[in-house]
Amino acid sequence: MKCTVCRGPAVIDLRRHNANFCGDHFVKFCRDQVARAIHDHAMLRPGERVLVAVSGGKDSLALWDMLLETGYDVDGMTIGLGIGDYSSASTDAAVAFAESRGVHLQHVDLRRDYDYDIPTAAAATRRVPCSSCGLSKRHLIDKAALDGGYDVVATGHNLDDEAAVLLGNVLRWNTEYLGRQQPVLIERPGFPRKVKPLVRLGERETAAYCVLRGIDYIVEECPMAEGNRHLRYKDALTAIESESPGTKQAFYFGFLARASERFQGDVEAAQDDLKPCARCGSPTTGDVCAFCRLVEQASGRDPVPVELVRPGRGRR
Ligand code: Q46
Ligand code: ZN
Ligand code: ZN
Repeated sequence: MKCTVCRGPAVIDLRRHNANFCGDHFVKFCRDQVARAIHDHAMLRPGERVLVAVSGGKDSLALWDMLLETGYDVDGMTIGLGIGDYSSASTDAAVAFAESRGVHLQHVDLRRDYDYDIPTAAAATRRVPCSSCGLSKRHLIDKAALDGGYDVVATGHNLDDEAAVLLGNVLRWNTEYLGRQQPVLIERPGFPRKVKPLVRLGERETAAYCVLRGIDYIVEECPMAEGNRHLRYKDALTAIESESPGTKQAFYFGFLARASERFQGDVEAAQDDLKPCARCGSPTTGDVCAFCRLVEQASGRDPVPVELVRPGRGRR
């Protein structure tokens, strides 16, 4: 197998691009894809301060590395979710990367700063762990970006993630979510701009990028992800992709080009009537935002060990 660019020995084949790459040209390919996503969707402007949401996994660390290498002014933010060893290893990977590059990483810890963690929140709310986890992450990254004066938040969602979310939204015709499924969410009062520069790269590619760049990322999946619908959609699409390379890319980018605009009315309808949360000031439709209600429900309880929370169903 030879590199499509230099004819040297290739280390990876990309069937959807009908190309093979040596290490150097693959790293360049990844950075070019990110640069193209940033350009095509007007994600970042020169001189802006970027905050990357860092989980310690391959996607967020690859993204942070690529943005730094491209010359952007990027800090990281990581959230200690309290999901046992998984969370400590995730934080360690994020800290190690930040130290190796001499860049700033902000760390919020749910237990230390808000007196709850995700397993305890899942048990308290009797909802799937990903529900309180996603809510906490969205709220805290928005808050960190606004408080820290950042222009934009970048997240490590890749093509596999976006295609799987799209499939889930289409299967249920969640029209509001379909309208929001953009690589860029523009800023609004109380919300920073959010961008997904990895939408042109799959997770196999971000993993290979990390290996080639010597980035240590956490390989284990979150123990609470089991039973998560998103993973089932990902597997289904990966099975189709293996028979028909390019399907995920055609599905996602075809949606953006041909269908996403049709759902903007549903997004606008849902944005009506936002007012500041009585406790924290974040935009919300009620008096108190969902994050403050979660903190009220979950904080101050005895911690619930990860093993006692059944992924997908709350407490055993
Ligand atoms: S960390 Fe949190 Fe994920 Fe774990 S509990 Fe679900 S949302 S699966 S990206
Ligand atoms: Zn090459
Ligand atoms: Zn609030």
